[in-house]
Amino acid sequence: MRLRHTVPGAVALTSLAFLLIIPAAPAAAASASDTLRASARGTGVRIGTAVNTDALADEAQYRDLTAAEFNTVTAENVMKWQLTEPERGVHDWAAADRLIEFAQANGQKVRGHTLVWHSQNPDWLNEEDFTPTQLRAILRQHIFDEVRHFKGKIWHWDVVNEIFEDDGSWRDTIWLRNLGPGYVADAFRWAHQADPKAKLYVNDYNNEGINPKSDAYYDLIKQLKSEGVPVQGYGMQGHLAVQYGFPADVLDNMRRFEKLGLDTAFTEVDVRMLLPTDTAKVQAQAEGYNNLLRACLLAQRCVSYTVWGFTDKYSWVPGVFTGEGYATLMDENYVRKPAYAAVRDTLRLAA
Ligand code: 9MR
Repeated sequence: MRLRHTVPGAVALTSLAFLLIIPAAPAAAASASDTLRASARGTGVRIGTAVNTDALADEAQYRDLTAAEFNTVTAENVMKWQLTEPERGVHDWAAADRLIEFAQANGQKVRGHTLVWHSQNPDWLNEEDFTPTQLRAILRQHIFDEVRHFKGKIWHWDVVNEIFEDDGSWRDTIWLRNLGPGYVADAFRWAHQADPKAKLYVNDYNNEGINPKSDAYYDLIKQLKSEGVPVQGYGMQGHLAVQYGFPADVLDNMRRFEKLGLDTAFTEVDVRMLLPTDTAKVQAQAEGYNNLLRACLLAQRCVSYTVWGFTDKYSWVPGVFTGEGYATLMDENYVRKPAYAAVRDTLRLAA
């Protein structure tokens, strides 16, 4: 059930009983129950993070926290086409395979990110002058190669990423220019053929509230659904910034997609700010994280809430937005921020 309150007495009794029965492990038990992952149990919402696979390989603390805090993971980069097929016809799945092994060992589901995008495509794709017919065959092959390679191991695929501009017009990409908007239906059909059990998502930023971009998704998905195209999920990245304020009508927006028969998910949440930080900004950040989480818990079909990295140590934000940062739930030393406590406490209330 969503946002159901727990009985405080029952919680206290359970933890007390645990200490009495297994006296040798109270410290581990206390810290394990204090995680986001433990707090999400019973909410119907999985809690996830994007994973930097270099940090996962190199750093024990990063690895331990990824396992302890989350029950779904997304490859931050290593499932993108540029990395999986650096030379035409030569695939490198190694880093992504290691992430999947890690996830399986830790009982985590994997969100696949992402099949069709305008960014992080292989150089060979951009450099050669392919005809539209060739490009369609290349895209089809890419989707079949990748989805088949991971078949049975992926919970959600972000099939198309960032296909609209903020004003609701189609983004001008290699796919739109050469194939027209029909590439979206093709991509979903091919992905579904390659792995019928994976749930197939659209994914974008600035599409959380009701606005021209989410309207464009609504119209497109309605049409795709009427044509029997297997689009099954609406992904909202959730890249927010305290200085811009937060979208107000997120839940209403999610409900209209759920009425079309889609699941919904927050896929890349972070809340950046102009540096230096201060108490007001840090508090506002906690509200930003919490607003999206509450919408997810109140919606009928919101299945996951994924943050785009959980420590500022590896956040993409400072490299892209000069003078901004502090966007994740933990600082560079893995110290939990008020946003972490807000997310955890909201999950606990909903469990
Ligand atoms: O976090 C990712 C960063 O490491 C990459 O350099 C970047 C390349 O474009 O992509 C970042 O992740 C993006 C995600 O794949 C799609 N939505 C926006 C994310 C932040 O840019």
